[in-house]
Amino acid sequence: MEASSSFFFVILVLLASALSSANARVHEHQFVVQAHKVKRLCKTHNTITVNGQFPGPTLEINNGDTLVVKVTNKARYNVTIHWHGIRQMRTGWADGPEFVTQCPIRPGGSYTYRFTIQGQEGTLWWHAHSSWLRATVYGALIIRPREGDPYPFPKPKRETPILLGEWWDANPIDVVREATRTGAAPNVSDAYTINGQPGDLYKCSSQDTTVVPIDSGETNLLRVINAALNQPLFFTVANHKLTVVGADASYLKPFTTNVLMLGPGQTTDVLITGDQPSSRYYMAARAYQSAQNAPFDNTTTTAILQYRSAKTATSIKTVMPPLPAYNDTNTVTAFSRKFRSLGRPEVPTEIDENLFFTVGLGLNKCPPNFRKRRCQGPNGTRFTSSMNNVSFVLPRNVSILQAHHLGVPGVFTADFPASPPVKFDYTGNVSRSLWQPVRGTKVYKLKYGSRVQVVLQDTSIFTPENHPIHLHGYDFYILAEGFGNFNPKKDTAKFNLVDPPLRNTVAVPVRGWAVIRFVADNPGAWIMHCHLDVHINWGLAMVFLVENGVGKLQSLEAPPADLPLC
Ligand SMILES: *[C@@H]1O[C@H](CO)[C@@H](O)[C@H](O)[C@H]1NC(C)=O
Ligand SMILES: *[C@@H]1O[C@H](CO)[C@@H](O)[C@H](O)[C@H]1NC(C)=O
Ligand SMILES: *[C@@H]1O[C@H](CO)[C@@H](O)[C@H](O)[C@H]1NC(C)=O
Ligand SMILES: *[C@@H]1O[C@H](CO)[C@@H](O)[C@H](O)[C@H]1NC(C)=O
Ligand SMILES: *[C@@H]1O[C@H](CO)[C@@H](O)[C@H](O)[C@H]1NC(C)=O
Ligand SMILES: *[C@@H]1O[C@H](CO)[C@@H](O)[C@H](O)[C@H]1NC(C)=O
Ligand SMILES: *[C@@H]1O[C@H](CO)[C@@H](O)[C@H](O)[C@H]1NC(C)=O
Ligand SMILES: *[C@@H]1O[C@H](CO)[C@@H](O)[C@H](O)[C@H]1NC(C)=O
Ligand SMILES: [Cu+2]
Repeated sequence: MEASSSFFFVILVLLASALSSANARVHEHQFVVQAHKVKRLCKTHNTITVNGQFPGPTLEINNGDTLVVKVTNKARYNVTIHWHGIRQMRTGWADGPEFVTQCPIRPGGSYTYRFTIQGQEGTLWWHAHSSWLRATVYGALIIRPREGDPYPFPKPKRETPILLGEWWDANPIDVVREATRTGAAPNVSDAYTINGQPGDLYKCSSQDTTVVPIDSGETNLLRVINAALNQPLFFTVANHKLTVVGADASYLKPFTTNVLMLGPGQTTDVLITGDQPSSRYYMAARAYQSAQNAPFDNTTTTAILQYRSAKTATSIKTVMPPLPAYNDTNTVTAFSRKFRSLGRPEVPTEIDENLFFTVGLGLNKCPPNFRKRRCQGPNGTRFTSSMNNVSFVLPRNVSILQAHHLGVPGVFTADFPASPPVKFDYTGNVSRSLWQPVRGTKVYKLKYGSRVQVVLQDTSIFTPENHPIHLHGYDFYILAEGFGNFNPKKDTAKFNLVDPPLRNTVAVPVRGWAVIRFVADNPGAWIMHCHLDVHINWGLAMVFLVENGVGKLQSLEAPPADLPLC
């Protein structure tokens, strides 16, 4: 570009941002993390909540707005809050994962998260990113178009967040601590929930079942969020078609379906129309369980879609929908293949970084200094998991972002492998000699602006499983998914470079693979991890360290003065 035209371009950009910031607002919120009595499944629990609400408060903003949330920790645990799916352009200090972008907010402490929404519209959510607190510390984050801008679909009459959750009839922190101590898999949950309520099929729950109103002829936008800790879920509504219009705060070409599958971390926006006889219909969710021979919570949560004119008719029987079998991978595949971006996405056609990461489980031999009761995994082992054979360990005395920013040595190493150190038949019968990964705090460095492709390859070590892989600080295009081992010769031809979906979490098919692309235009330390919390605990994570580019607008901001230190 010539000097004069680039000058003109800069003026245009400044003008555009001045115009768009004219009606952008700053929303200030107070989040108090505290124990609160919550009664579920006949028992009262001292549950960690935000502002005494479960689920926590819904944040509603417009694209371009700024959020300022002061989090005060009045609980007895360390806590941090993550704004799931928010890009956090240059504001990595506000991302939230403990020991990655900040040290935890300790009991009695506080921290103010500040960030601006840039070009994202749809449904996201917020949740704790410390131990298993997100079991109860979560809420919806709704981003509407800029004021005056329309949705790319007819404006719905109503909008309803549908938060799918997972409930333990115990303190979830005790559950994860027990698993860490024993090396076995943690206890499975006792219920799933819709907007915090298990629903009619559980003991002591029918009084409080969530009711979603609808009028005959009207359209309701359901903003479905899978906030469950460890379980991908099917979701359906009796007798009603669902028209999918967005996922992870990106619009999609609309398509209709009877059933959704969401991995933990994923969101899906669907339109539903009151076109059935005035009555009551169940919405229901239950497990999609791809791991074989592993125990899981096989219960079903329900809410009621209630036509307003049917409200007083107590005699009506609520209609129950069919749900796919727990292992119905064909339904999952058919659903995910329908996803196409709306509009013209800017998919990188060339790549600078060609990465191949295996994702999967493992078993560690019992360390010699451990007693038997600490090795209660299969045949006296301890469960583990890894990416490219590295089981991720969080630092303890400083966050990765602080260590990077201040140049503190010895906190991490920048040698996360670009491809598996050993090539093997990833989805075949894997030799036992390959099952034990190495522990490490390893990051992969990316130059500012580099175009990155990652093949995420499931392994069948211990068991293959559908892993919801979530990247912080970015949305990525999902170019292709498939089963077996990724084959670059054959599978590259299947890449969708025209209208691939843009997401922040990809459900990597069980015994299969997914290919994602993004441009590294957001400097910082960004964790990529499985969103099944049980797998994060075992180490299924890594960190991309994205370097600053040139000048202020391509560089990480300075850390806030109140950033918690360790
Ligand atoms: C896990 O389940 C076992 C068996 O039901 C039970 O004895 C144990 O107390 C549970 N652990 C926690 C932390 O709830
Ligand atoms: C799950 O529960 C359903 C009934 O709700 C039952 O038909 C099915 O056999 C159960 N499956 C497993 C694997 O426990
Ligand atoms: C699903 O599980 C049932 C038993 O619970 C089994 O009969 C069936 O073959 C399984 N289907 C698949 C696709 O694995
Ligand atoms: C545990 O040991 C039994 C008996 O040797 C074997 O059949 C089984 O495959 C082992 N399981 C695992 C996960 O290693
Ligand atoms: C943090 O621990 C590492 C070793 O684990 C050490 O090298 C480093 O100096 C420590 N950093 C601080 C700030 O104490
Ligand atoms: C997997 O390989 C092991 C030897 O490495 C063998 O003992 C076992 O029978 C094989 N299992 C299957 C299902 O092929
Ligand atoms: C992972 O590394 C350990 C230690 O070097 C090795 O024993 C194991 O075979 C490796 N596994 C894979 C899948 O690379
Ligand atoms: C809480 O965070 C501090 C660092 O800020 C850390 O030293 C401590 O171990 C953490 N506590 C727990 C229970 O993780
Ligand atoms: Cu996983």
